[in-house]
Amino acid sequence: MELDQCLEHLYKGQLLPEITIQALCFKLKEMLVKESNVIHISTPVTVVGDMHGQFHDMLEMFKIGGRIPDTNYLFLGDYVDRGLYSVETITLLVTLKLRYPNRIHLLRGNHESRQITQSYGFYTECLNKYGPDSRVWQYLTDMFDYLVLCCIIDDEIFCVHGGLSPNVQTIDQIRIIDRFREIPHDGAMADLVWSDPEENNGDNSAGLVSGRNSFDSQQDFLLDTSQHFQVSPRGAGYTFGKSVVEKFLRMNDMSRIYRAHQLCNEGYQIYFGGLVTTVWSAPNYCYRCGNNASILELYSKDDYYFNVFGEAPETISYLNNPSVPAGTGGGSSITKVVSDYFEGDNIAGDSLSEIGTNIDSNLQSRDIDVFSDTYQAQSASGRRVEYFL
Ligand SMILES: [Mn+2]
Repeated sequence: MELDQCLEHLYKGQLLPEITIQALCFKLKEMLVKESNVIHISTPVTVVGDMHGQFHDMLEMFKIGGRIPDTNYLFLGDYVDRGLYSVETITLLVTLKLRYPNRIHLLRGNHESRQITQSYGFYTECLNKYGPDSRVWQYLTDMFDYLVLCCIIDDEIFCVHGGLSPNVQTIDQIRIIDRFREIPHDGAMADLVWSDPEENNGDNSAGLVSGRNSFDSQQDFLLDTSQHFQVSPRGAGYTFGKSVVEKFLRMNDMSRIYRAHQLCNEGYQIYFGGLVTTVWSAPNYCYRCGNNASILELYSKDDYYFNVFGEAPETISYLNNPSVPAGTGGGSSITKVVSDYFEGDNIAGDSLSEIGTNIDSNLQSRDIDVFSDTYQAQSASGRRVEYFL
């Protein structure tokens, strides 16, 4: 099948034959194996955060932000899991990358992993849509090993899925990582896709205002989370503070960092006076979080716009009208699919859990319904909770 023919099917939400997916993955690996771990691109470009299988929202996003190749895109990872259309989402992105290699760039997220996709939906979705003997999941997860880790825009804007690593001081140290593998549990590659910024709680602001490094005592220094990498409550990666970011940017002659990886109620969140920004592009995450999404339109390094959007009308109509077939879902109602899908989804108990990142750690128990309104409200408002002090 020609690429344009594939795109025609994919834009309609149709699945491609297994053999076509195998060929697409092979071709993309051939293309990506030549890429450095850190790719360089230029503005104008639109930066996209987590999509998590929310295919209809991705189509809505292309309506709002412009289609490829009319608009250049940088995706920050987490294409699969959680949503019900991970296969459609990732195969469209793969095909677009092959068709327009210079118009779209795809970074690896922590969900582009064999281990994580077996727990969060993508593995099951592949088997449900292609049958128990299909190898679609293998083809796609093998291809994930080739995705690049970071991107630098206009030689000064650093983009990554998660964040910084105590094992990475310079960009060159990222370039020498052997990335063609499953995401490891720890080390630089894991940290780049798992880490999160952590805003200082303000207790030590006096010390910072009166002069960096002028701490009254060693204890004050140790208490100031901005100075350090801290163990992440996710069970992988680290949290990092403002001083860590300033040092990294200074050492590498970069001006700021764009990353994804954390749900933001408004679609984006700015940290450390703009040195780090989270872009989140999955509206009404998991069809129940009620959040906005955004894409970041970068026209030049100092001219940018957060294009905020909500849930796609198609998704809303599926959710509200159980009699409407779920596009590729074979006629079953999405409402039922959603409830079946999340039943027994023991997210809070997972060792590399995404949920619980932004909430008080004593709420992280298997008894909590992580999709309840109360939980989500706490999650969104508790972004600056201290974890280890
Ligand atoms: Mn993530």
